[in-house]
Amino acid sequence: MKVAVVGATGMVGNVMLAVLEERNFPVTELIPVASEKSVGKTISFKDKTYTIVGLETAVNMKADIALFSAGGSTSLEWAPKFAEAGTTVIDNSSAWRMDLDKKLVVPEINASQLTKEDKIIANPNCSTIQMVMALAPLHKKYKIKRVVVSTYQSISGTGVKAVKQLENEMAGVKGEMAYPYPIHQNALPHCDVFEDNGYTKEEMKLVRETQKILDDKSIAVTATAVRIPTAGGHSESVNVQFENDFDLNEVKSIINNTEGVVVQDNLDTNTYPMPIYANGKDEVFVGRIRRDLSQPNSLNMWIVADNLRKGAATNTIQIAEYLNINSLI
Ligand code: 11C
Repeated sequence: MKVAVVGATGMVGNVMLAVLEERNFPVTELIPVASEKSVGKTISFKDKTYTIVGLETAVNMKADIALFSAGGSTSLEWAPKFAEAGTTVIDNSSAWRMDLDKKLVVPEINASQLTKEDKIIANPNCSTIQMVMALAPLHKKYKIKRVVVSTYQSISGTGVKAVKQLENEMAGVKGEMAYPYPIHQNALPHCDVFEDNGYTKEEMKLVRETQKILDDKSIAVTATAVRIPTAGGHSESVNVQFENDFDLNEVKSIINNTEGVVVQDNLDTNTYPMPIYANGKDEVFVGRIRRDLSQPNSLNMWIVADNLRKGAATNTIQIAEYLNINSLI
């Protein structure tokens, strides 16, 4: 399969290349695509060297599939051009996620909606993916009424400029700032831009994308998204209120039996998910699963995942695998 990776030199693009290789995705020809300043440079993939091309050239190369991670405006402009040329696009930006005609896919939950007609498929936001991975099976069993989530998000979600900012601050060197404030030894209640309603765009993604993926607009979600100086891996404190009551052991067993999710929850051994263990892994880790003692039918849990893997690259490639296995491209 001819595979284009748009944004091949970026943080997510790099992980996409690694995951394609690790999972042995059947790439017969790789088309690495990046901005003009990288065109002509080479990258190696599966012991072969490939030259980076620009977007126009890539469209004309008519890939079977294009994995996009180059920002919303690039996706808005270029994904339709790739689709027009017959290439199926899986887009990692926020550009198409809430478009009524586009599917927003976490393969373990809703890949079965995909058809040959889907030429632009949206990959959800990282903080949404890890949360819905744990929520989906519980929603099926107990029906979720309301979710209150607070995130603790890695600087890698912002990109290379933020990683550099933290490195500079730790080394005591002045440099370009990705954030309006220092991030070293700090926590910023500010991920992505502010919307008119007082929430950030990142917080509203958790609301809107969750309802779309779980196909239930009645689920009330409220979020606070916070940036913290962790290198890789987003964490989330999630409070869920269900319509129906639950048995805590059954909840743990449902989560643990969910494909792609691992329960790490043993208070005797101080076992709970942490970014330092989730970083570099494809699973979503859930722990501190406990009844909310303040109100009926409610649960607290702590969810951690590698935001560049299951939150971005791995989920994208799982969608590509689904399309391939089911002959949808
Ligand atoms: C962050 N979740 O950690 C973001 C990064 O909508 O795809 C990905 C932004 C997006 O800041």
